[in-house]
Amino acid sequence: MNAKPLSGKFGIVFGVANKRSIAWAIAQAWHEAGAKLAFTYQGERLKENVEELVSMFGSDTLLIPCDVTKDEELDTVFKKVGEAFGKLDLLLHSVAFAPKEALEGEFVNTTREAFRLSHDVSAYSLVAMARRAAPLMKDGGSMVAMTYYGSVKVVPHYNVMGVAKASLEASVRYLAFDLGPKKIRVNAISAGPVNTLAARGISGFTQMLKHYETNSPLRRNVETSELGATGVFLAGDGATAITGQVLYVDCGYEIMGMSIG
Ligand code: NAD
Ligand code: 0WE
Repeated sequence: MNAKPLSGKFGIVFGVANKRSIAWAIAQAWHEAGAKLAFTYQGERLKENVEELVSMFGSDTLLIPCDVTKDEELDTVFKKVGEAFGKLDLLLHSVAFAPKEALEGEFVNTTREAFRLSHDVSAYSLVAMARRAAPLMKDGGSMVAMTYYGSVKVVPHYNVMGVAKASLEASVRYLAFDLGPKKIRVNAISAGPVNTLAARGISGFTQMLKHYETNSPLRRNVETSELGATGVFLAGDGATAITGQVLYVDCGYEIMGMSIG
């Protein structure tokens, strides 16, 4: 019996910016479960940060720059991963962006360019990754994307990100259908709010954490280690019949129809 549920598996992680990133929590959990990982980072600005974090895993970890809006960069990433690993089992999509102005005013004022860019970075990129990853997933595989409840209900100021997350979640379902015959599963984790770089600077975020603490059935916020554990579950043999799903990891907040405080 091998104690590590992901030993012998190879994975690629998109979306580590710093130690608070959800991608970092899931990567750590995948690593502890025995997976060997490659990482991408958005650009030079984040290189040193990610290099330092990833060095914890030893010197043989792959680290490749990738702006997910660039087809050429995605091509290079999967070419290098194919050369280094020979195959792939796991993929984490933990990438999102909308211009700051689009998350401040009213959704009705979303510009064509803000709409286009949000959907390109936050939703289309999963399709672009999946198409390149699938040929490397020779023994099947598991793809996991991060999403948020603002895709199905209006969360004030989440705006165009909510629309992009709806597109991401629908993409998860269509990819699950296409890739199912290859034994590749595609799922999303819908996380409750987490104080990351992407959440910082969003006005009212502290109140949002407080709101979840007061109103979720478990009366607390989700911890990143819990997102890591869900990531291991979805990647592993406990989830081999689960595909196309959005799994809420939000201390139960999503089931509520009325707030209590
Ligand atoms: P984060 O800032 O740590 O991660 C976001 C990542 O997206 C960063 O690593 C950034 O470099 C990357 N990124 C943005 N544009 C990119 C581009 N063009 N090319 C490549 N990478 C790009 O924040 P996070 O909160 O860990 O976010 C990760 C995911 O989790 C996102 O999809 C986010 O929507 C989702 N999520 C976050 C929360 C939350 O409350 N923090 C809740 C639910 C879901
Ligand atoms: O997906 C997210 C945030 C993603 C995000 C964050 C930023 C901030 C900096 C995307 N683009 C940007 N662009 C920037 O310039 N979350 C789930 C966290 C989040 O963001 C919110 C939320 C929640 C929750 C924004 C408004 C309301 C709620």
